[in-house]
Amino acid sequence: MSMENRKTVAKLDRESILIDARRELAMPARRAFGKQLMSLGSLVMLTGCNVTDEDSVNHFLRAVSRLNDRAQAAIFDPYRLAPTYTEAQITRPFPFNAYYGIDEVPHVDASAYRLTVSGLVTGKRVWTLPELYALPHAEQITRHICVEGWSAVGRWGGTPFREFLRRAGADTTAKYVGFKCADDYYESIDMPTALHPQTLLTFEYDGERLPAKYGFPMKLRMPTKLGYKNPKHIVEIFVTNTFPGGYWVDQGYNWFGGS
Ligand SMILES: Nc1nc2c(c(=O)[nH]1)N[C@H]1C(S)=C(S)[C@@H](COP(=O)(O)O)O[C@H]1N2
Ligand SMILES: [Mo]
Repeated sequence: MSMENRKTVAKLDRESILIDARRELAMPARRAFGKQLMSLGSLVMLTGCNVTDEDSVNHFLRAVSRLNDRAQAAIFDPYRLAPTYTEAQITRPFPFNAYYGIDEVPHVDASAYRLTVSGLVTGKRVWTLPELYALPHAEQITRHICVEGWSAVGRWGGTPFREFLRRAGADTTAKYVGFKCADDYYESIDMPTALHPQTLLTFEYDGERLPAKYGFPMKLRMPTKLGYKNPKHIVEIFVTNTFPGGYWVDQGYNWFGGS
C-alpha cells in the first residue's frame, strides 16, 4: 500500500467502516468471500470480532482496509509484476474449478469457433482460432489464487492481451473490457489490468492446447487478479465505458478482485 492510500484508510471513520462491514456480512456470498480474505491475514472472523477489544478492532480495520484496497482500482500499480515460478514449482495436477462440475465442462468446436470483438474497437470483429494462434507468443508460470481457499502454480501460453487489444483497434482509454463465455460465465476488468504486461490471452496449458477443463479455446490469465476474474471459454470480448459486472461480482464478490 502506498503512503497516500495508507493516509486515506487512516482518515476513514471507524464507525462507518463497521456499519459498512455489517451490511456486507448480511450477504451470504460476501460472508464466504470475507472469510477467505480473513484467512489470508489470519484474522479474527468479522462476525466474532469483539469490538470492545482494541486489538481485534485494529485487526478488523486492517482486514476491511484490505477489502477496500481491492475495491479501489486506483491503487493498482500497472508496473508491479506478480511473482513467477520455475517449472519444478508447477502444481500437478493443476486443479479444475467452475460453478459446475467437471462433467458439465463446455466442449467448444474448434473449426466452428469464432471470437467476437465488440464495443469500442475499430479493427476486425470476428477472429478464427488460427488467426489468434498466429499472434505473438508468450509464456508464464504464475500462481492462480481462488477465493475458495486454494492456490496453484500453472504454466500458460498465449498472446499478451495488450498486443491483442492493439491489433483489434481497441480504444484503450475506455474503462472496461468485458468477456462472455461459452458457459453462462461473464467477467469484466479495468483497462490498466487489461494492458498489464502479465495479462495473457492464453490458448495453451503446460505447452499443450488448453484442454476443455481449463477453458478451451481460451482463458484470460491474470496473475494480478483472483481466480474468478480469469474467464475461461471466452466467446466474446467487448470494450466499454459501461460497467459490465461479472458472474460472481453480481452475487456480491468484489469487482476489482486483486490478488
Ligand atoms: N467460463 C468460466 N470461467 C471461469 C469459471 C467458470 O465457472 N466459468 N470459474 C472461475 C474460477 S472461480 C476459477 S478458480 C478458475 C478456475 O480455473 P481452472 O479450472 O483452470 O483451475 O476459473 C474461473 N473462470
Ligand atoms: Mo475461483
